Amino acid sequence: MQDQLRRAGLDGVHAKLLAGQRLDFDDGMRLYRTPELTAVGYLANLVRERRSGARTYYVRNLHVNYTNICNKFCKFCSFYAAPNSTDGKGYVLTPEEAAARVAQYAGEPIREIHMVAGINPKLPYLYYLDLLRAVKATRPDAQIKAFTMIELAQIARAARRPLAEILPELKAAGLAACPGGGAEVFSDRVHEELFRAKLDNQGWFDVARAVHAAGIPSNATLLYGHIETQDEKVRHLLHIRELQDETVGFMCFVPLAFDPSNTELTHLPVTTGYANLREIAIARLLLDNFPHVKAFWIMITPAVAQMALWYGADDIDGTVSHYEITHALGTTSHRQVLNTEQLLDLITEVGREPVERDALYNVMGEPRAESRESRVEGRGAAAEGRIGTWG
Ligand code: V47
Repeated sequence: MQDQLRRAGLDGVHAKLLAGQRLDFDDGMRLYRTPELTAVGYLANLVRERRSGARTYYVRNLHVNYTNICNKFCKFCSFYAAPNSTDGKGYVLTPEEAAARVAQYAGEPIREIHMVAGINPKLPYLYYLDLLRAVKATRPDAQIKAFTMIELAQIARAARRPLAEILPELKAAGLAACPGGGAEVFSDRVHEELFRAKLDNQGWFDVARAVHAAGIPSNATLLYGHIETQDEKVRHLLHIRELQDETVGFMCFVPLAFDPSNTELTHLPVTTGYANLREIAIARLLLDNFPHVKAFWIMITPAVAQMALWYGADDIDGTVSHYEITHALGTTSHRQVLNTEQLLDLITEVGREPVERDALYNVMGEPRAESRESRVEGRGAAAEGRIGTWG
């Protein structure tokens, strides 16, 4: 490995990691520039195992998107309907309808309800409180991870009150944590080109700071694979690391692979497995103060997410019932879903240990000691064709 690390120009990064030193901007650029991905992965895996050993966190979760109406018009988004459009595609779930969606999973041990949506200027503050209360009342045993920093800025605007004042109310209504979305890429250039109408980068940080100060943990994301540059990604990661030094409020970093289908950027190619593994590995290496890095299988495929467990990821998200933000295969009629057994097979096939968590990374029960082999006699879930789609 030493030879390969030297050839990849990463022997200095290796030495820093062994000495427990923090990586800097130039190290980040070296990690992006080398074609020797296995060397990058080797280093990321050192950090992953130092933090989490073989443990791989997963969650039984459910996504609810309460409205697709959005006034931000982000060029990378295929989910939104414009506020005044007459094509009939826009929707808003009433709190009761959202609760009814959740009630469909009554028999399942869902631990996390992930609830995000577009920025719909018509929704009043009370709507958000009612939404949280209705969903929480339906599943008091599950935690609600809801509202990106962008949505929270809108909720404060709807309330006409400072965020610091309304966060305790949202928390009391059932908000346990916030997802990491809306961060995109912290670059003024990319903001201007792709998501000009959205809260600016500094705004995202201000909201995240307020959320953490209110005792609500969150995730952070990076949307990659569109027009961003390598140095913009390194700066993005270093900015987030800086905020984490200050607040210690982030639980997990989630690199999100851009899916161009049905967006204004359909001319761009989909990200490759090679690129997806690199993003996960570099995030693990630069974000030395983040407890977890997630391989969000729904965007990078279960096959690549499985490999990512050796490239820095220690979290594979979850069963993700009903993901609508992007549409797998570019159509609303196909949505990927994994059941818990399939998720466990992915993890154990590569020698990792599945650990069920809730939205706050509390471990649920005992880690499963049972090996995958004892359950499926040595054949992978993908090879058996058991990872499918529903629609
Ligand atoms: O903010 C939008 C991204 C995000 C596309 O915190 C797209 O655990 C790819 O943040 N291709 C919302 N991505 C989803 C999100 C998320 C997902 C899973 C887990 C967690 C977590 C957070 O999705 C948006 C945006 O960055 N997005 N359009 C697209 N075409």
